[in-house]
Amino acid sequence: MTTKRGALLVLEGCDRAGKSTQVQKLVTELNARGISAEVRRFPDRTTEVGKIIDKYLSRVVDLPPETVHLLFSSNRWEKYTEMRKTILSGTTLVVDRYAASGAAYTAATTGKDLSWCKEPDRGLAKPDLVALLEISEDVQASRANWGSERFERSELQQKVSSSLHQLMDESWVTVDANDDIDKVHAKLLALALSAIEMVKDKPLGELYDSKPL
Ligand code: DGP
Repeated sequence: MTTKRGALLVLEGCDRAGKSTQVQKLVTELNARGISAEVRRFPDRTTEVGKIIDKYLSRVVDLPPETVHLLFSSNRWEKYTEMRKTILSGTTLVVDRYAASGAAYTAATTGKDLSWCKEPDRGLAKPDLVALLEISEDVQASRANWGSERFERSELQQKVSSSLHQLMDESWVTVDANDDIDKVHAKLLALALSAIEMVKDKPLGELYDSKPL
């Protein structure tokens, strides 16, 4: 019997939408159900590129926005081979931010068009499901440590949200993340279980076209 592949599941959304909590809860629940699943997150601040990104986000260094854009993308490429191998070997990855954040944050901070912003991520593994966690401005501002990092400003976050909406395709769903943690988790779990089942015999796609790898 051939190995069924895992799914590439991505949680996107503005800052403080609860993505990290939900990613962790989802993987714990999938594992409890006997499904092999692991967390990944971007930016991955542990890699060499990630360390520069971390300094940029915490305002230790300043860099031109184009450079920052390529650093974030290259951070995802650093993980490409390992992620693809893991998925094809049967493990589902639940990812806290991915290419859509890359395009949306740069579009929002620079005004560059989305096609320019998407280009460096072309060829990365395509998510089977992107769940867009949406929160109100009030809920966002009330969450712990709001405003401590570079992009945490309400007017910028609104632009990010609008760019994320423009990136939606048939693999995306929106989830109301103003609800309590357990309700959001239940919705995400249902979506994840159905995506895992649906894609297990399908090839892993490629961003930003649908050519199978
Ligand atoms: P997080 O660790 O998820 O809180 O993300 C840190 C910040 O970096 C957050 O404000 C969103 C932003 N961000 C995440 N991914 C990207 C990206 O690929 N490009 C840009 N420009 N910003 C990103």
